[in-house]
Amino acid sequence: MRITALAGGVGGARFVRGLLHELREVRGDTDSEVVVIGNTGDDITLFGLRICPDLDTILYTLGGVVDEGQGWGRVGDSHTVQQELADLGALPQWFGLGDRDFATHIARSQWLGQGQSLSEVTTRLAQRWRLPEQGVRLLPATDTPIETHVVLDDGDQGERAVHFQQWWVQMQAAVPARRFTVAGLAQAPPAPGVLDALRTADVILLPPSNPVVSIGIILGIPGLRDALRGSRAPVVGVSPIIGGAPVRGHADACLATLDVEVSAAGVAGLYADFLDGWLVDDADAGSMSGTRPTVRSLDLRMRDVAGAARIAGAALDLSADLS
Ligand code: GDP
Ligand code: FO1
Ligand code: CA
Repeated sequence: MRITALAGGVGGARFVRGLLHELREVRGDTDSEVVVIGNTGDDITLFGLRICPDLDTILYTLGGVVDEGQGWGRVGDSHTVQQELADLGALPQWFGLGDRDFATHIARSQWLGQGQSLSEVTTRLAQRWRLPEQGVRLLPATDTPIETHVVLDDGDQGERAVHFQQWWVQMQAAVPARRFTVAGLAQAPPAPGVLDALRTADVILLPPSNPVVSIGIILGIPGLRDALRGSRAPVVGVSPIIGGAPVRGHADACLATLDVEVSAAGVAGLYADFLDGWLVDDADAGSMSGTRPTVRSLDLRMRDVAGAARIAGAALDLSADLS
């Protein structure tokens, strides 16, 4: 079976790790291939280094080296470089970067600087974390640099835009966003293999990733949304919203900016033109109306790998029923 998933950072990574556990350990399926199309809108250049938080979160999670507590970065990392940068007065300091994580950004920046594409660089990093051995290909949604910016109300000054990471990490998304704009998006073709992975998939999965700044950005890549609409495979998603609130992060602030209700139904509405199946939490059972998508409810909290595997299994079961 060919499985293609669109993914942001922590929610996407934990879901894909569960999916692999479900396939390989629970079902004994060693053949199925998983292609993950990762969000690059969060990417940022700091200290001259290109940082791809969502791709790295997937790499570290599948590599078994992620800091589980925070969900991103390397477990047990030290912060010598960051401290030295602080002592130098080099800014910004609001983005926490560990030493081992720094090495990833240095290698990526070096390889990009030598003319390799982000896809090629990501493949090299994926080899380091043994993704091919797990039957996973991680593709950036696009090789063209894109960056999500957040437009804020600036009082008498009108409005100003900040990088998504500044809004999310430094401002904790507490400042209302007027809108999101993605620099470079209209001229960012899908990376090699992305449209193919959607066209040839037997199943397309939407993990419980942020519907606006993770999945929403990927869907904005020219041709992506049409590929989902036209796909022969069932598209099955998992709600990142449980009982009217995100499980973690600030998806509620993102949805508010789009005037979309913070609910499983609100998120499904954003995918209405291509979504065939939708998994909601038991708390939200009965909250969806209409005949499409087909809805099933279960405990959607990914407390551990086995829990995420159970959810991924339910998504596969639903897609099989829809095929
Ligand atoms: P980010 O890039 O690190 O923000 O990660 P993603 O975009 O992949 O996912 C973020 C979303 O995952 C948030 O909106 C959370 O509500 C959702 N999420 C995180 N953990 C869980 C979980 O255990 N269950 C469900 N259903 N959603 C989750
Ligand atoms: N998230 C934070 O909330 N604070 C940080 O200091 C931070 C640093 C960081 C460094 C590398 C990396 O790959 C991710 C990092 N994240 C951090 C997570 C991440 O940038 C955001 O949570 C997501 O991109 C939001 O979707
Ligand atoms: Ca992210």
